[in-house]
Amino acid sequence: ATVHPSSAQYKLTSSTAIYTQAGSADAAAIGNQLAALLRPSTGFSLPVLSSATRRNHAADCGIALVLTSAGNLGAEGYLLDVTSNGVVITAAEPAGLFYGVQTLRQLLPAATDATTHQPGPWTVPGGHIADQPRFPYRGAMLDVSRHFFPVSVVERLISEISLYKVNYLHLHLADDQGWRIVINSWPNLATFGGSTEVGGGAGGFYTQAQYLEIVAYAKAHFVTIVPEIDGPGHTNAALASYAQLNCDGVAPPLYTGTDVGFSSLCVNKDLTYQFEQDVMGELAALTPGPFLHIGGDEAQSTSATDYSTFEDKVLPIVSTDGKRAIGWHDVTKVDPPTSFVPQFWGTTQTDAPTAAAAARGNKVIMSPATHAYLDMMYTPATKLGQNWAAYIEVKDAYGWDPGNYLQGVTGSSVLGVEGPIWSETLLNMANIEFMAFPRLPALAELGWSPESTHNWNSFRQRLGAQGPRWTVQGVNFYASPQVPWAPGTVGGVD
Ligand code: TNX
Repeated sequence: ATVHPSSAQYKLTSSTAIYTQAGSADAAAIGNQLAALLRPSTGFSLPVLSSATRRNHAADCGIALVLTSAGNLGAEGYLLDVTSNGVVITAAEPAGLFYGVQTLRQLLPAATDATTHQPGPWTVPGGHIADQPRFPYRGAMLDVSRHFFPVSVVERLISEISLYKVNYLHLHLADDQGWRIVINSWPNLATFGGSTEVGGGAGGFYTQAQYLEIVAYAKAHFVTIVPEIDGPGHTNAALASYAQLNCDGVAPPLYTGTDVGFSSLCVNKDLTYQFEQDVMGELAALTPGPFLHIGGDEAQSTSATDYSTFEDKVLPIVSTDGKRAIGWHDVTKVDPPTSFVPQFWGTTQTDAPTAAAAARGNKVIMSPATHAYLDMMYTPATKLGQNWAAYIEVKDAYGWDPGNYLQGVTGSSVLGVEGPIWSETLLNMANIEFMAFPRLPALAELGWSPESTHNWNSFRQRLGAQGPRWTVQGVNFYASPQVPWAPGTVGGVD
């Protein structure tokens, strides 16, 4: 939000220590994370000590992570001060310390992210930063249904996005092509419904223990998991797993293509709502975050009346489970309660039902497919992704204002932004990274920094400085010709 550089610089040395707020286990955990990251590359021991032992007048005061209720830093804000004898990060909450540490990482040389010993020097430019986010929701979405990705891929994505202060990961856990989470009361969903994917591969699913592992890994990176079970459309995997969920009692075959809009749950069967209660209930119990995502998009095989009937029954199930529902903006057609969060994915800048919901008080997540869809191709010459909404180069991903984009949905109605990574064409981590980088950092800046700071020319410089970091981290990214990549950048491949 604000940065005042100075001519000073701080240099990490073999005697540098990390001091964390006395008595705070959260601050200590964040300090330990930073130390673990810096030790292999710097070769320094970087002990993590209580702030009570820090001496401010020493030549090397180290790196301090301080929690204080003074100041208006907000739940995620922080101050970062770098002088020639130390670094101080101050925040009201652990989240702010974590984000201050992410900024510090960006100020350190890219080589700090290497996993082997590097020569240094390890300098941090001096100055003062006061920072807090514009929007509370800064998200990415991974579609694990069209292609299944193991826990290791999800965790690597979480660690990559948290460097840019992205704080939600929405997992698209069920679609026509696959059901990816064990539901104990409906076991065939995972074992049969999860047994394939687009192209006919083996698919897969997360056990509940694996899902909890993802949730815990995310929490350590200040990322909240938002699980989605889509309905009434995008449900072929469920319908194939249980014949009795179908209106005609006949299970369709598993599906490995990429069409949308052909499946629907049977809206007038009581069993459909038993199913929704069981699934949402188990997911709610596994999910500490406040949100459950109910899908609701592209229900082209459900009549308008049936669609309303369905959503009017599913929305209260989510509230009964103690969660707040997010759904694709299609759900605004049924006039959902104001607690409901529509996620706008349209290709135009007007949508009357979403604007009406915002006027009633619903908060909106902005994911316009023409700017925020990370599965769209960059240009006609890049290979991965689709192009039904747009080609989205880096400048297009950055060049819109979430608070002044959709007619009738201004800043105060916006909960935040999310970049969906649909996976029809994406097979592995390298493919996911190529689509997310560098567009997700562009979206992250729109979600975090005040509108007044947005500037393409300065952004592309700052983005270019991330190139060597991704190269060191082994992140496969699109080296867009729009960006002046810093020396040491080696672009990726699609
Ligand atoms: C539309 S946008 C979908 C997804 C596809 C995506 C591919 C939306 C809410 N649904 O089912 O995966 O396009 O770009």
